[in-house]
Amino acid sequence: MIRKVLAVFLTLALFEAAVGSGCSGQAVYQVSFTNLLTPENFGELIPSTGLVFSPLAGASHSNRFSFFTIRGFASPQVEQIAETGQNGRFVAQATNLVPTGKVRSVASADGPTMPGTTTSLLFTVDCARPFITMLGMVAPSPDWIVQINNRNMFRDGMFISSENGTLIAYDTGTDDGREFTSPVDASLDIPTEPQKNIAPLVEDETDRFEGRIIGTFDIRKVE
Ligand SMILES: *[C@@H]1O[C@H](CO)[C@@H](O)[C@H](O)[C@H]1NC(C)=O
Ligand SMILES: [Ca+2]
Repeated sequence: MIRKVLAVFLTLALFEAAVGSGCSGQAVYQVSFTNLLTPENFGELIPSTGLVFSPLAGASHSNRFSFFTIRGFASPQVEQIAETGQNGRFVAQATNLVPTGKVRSVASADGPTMPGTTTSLLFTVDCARPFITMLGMVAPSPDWIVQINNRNMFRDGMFISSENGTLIAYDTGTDDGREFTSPVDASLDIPTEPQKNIAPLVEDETDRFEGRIIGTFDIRKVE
């Protein structure tokens, strides 16, 4: 009974949010990240095999939930991605938020985005949940990620048709390492104590990418 009342209440709340913004319907977006971390692009700056993006994961969500923000602390879910490349905790968190109405859809890639290649995920958005967040680890690395976060697909009264841009590396603020070593051995971890904010890696004077673009993103409305 309580569940039912809650469901009706949630539905009404979503309806009101939709009506209030002059928004209706839904849209499906294909979100692609291209990995530019090839030896051709980065030469001696990176290992000779290039670097990968760990299996990308993301979700569409409401403005009442943020998986992370730049200058905020990483959650355990984001920390897991940033340090291990595994997105299980993030996907579980996002999936668990679907029944609350805060998350509309969740997607994750089957494998890593190899140097010079592109991975695309699909997200359904609607008026109450028009935001998209997607991220992956730069691997191997201590705790560096590529990401788009809290990106609104509903602007100026409509679902946008497409958008693109560049990706730089962000330091997730949970590990002090500075090398491209794989943390298979936990003794190599250098936990950042106290935890720092998520910030552009270029703000660290030891930025291995020298502030350069390490990827691009492309968002396209496909339905
Ligand atoms: C964005 O799209 C335009 C038009 O297709 C293209 O010329 C530009 O290179 C793209 N930018 C990025 C960062 O991919
Ligand atoms: Ca760090």
